[in-house]
Amino acid sequence: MRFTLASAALATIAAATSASAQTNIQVQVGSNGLSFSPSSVNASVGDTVSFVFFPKNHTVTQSSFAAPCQPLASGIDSGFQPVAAGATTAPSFSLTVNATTPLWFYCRQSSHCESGMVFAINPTADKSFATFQATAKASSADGTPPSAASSPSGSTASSPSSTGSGSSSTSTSSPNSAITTGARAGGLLAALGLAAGILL
Ligand SMILES: *[C@@H]1O[C@H](CO)[C@@H](O)[C@H](O)[C@H]1NC(C)=O
Ligand SMILES: *[C@@H]1O[C@H](CO)[C@@H](O)[C@H](O)[C@H]1NC(C)=O
Ligand SMILES: *[C@@H]1O[C@H](CO)[C@@H](O)[C@H](O)[C@H]1NC(C)=O
Ligand SMILES: [Cu+2]
Repeated sequence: MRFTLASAALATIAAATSASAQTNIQVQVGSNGLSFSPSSVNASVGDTVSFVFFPKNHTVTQSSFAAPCQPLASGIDSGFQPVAAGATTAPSFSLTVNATTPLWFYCRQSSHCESGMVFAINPTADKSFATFQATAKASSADGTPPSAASSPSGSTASSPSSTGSGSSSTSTSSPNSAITTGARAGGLLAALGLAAGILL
């Protein structure tokens, strides 16, 4: 009896913890060549994904699975985030995940997407990060996906407004007041410290 009650209490605590946990997932943009690190993440509804920009001049831009290197209409876009080599501060951009459906992103700096600079949230076995990145690398310089590998995107593209929201460190007003965690420019060391803290 005592054991049963204790187990029930622990189960309740575990359920409450998992239901309320809101993780901030850190992603580095361009810290390791033309790539996102990590290149894909699993996120739960309510989680935030924070992108920290490293030198060069990258973006985080939402696309579709079928056309990795083309912007999704009304999708999330950080805009260009130029960072000089040797800079001591880094801009950041964050978005809130509010659906478990896959979300697809790329960097729209010239030729970066075609080099494979893409990122995914909640890819699936069917729509894998590997396939998404392969499609990106096979895209034309203007971002057109290879016709053989593409399928009509209209039926599969989800409405960005229903899958996430973003905020930028560079915008002065947020297009969506529902955002709870905004991005702001911060010290690179502070941002990395936060990442380390979360890992701990
Ligand atoms: C995400 O979840 C899938 C399926 O559960 C798993 O195979 C994959 O390794 C996970 N990816 C990461 C980055 O945790
Ligand atoms: C960043 O890249 C964009 C697009 O190529 C360009 O228009 C912009 O001038 C660049 N910014 C800097 C500071 O280099
Ligand atoms: C997702 O986020 C957007 C913007 O914050 C919001 O309008 C929408 O209602 C959210 N959707 C869900 C399912 O929570
Ligand atoms: Cu880039």
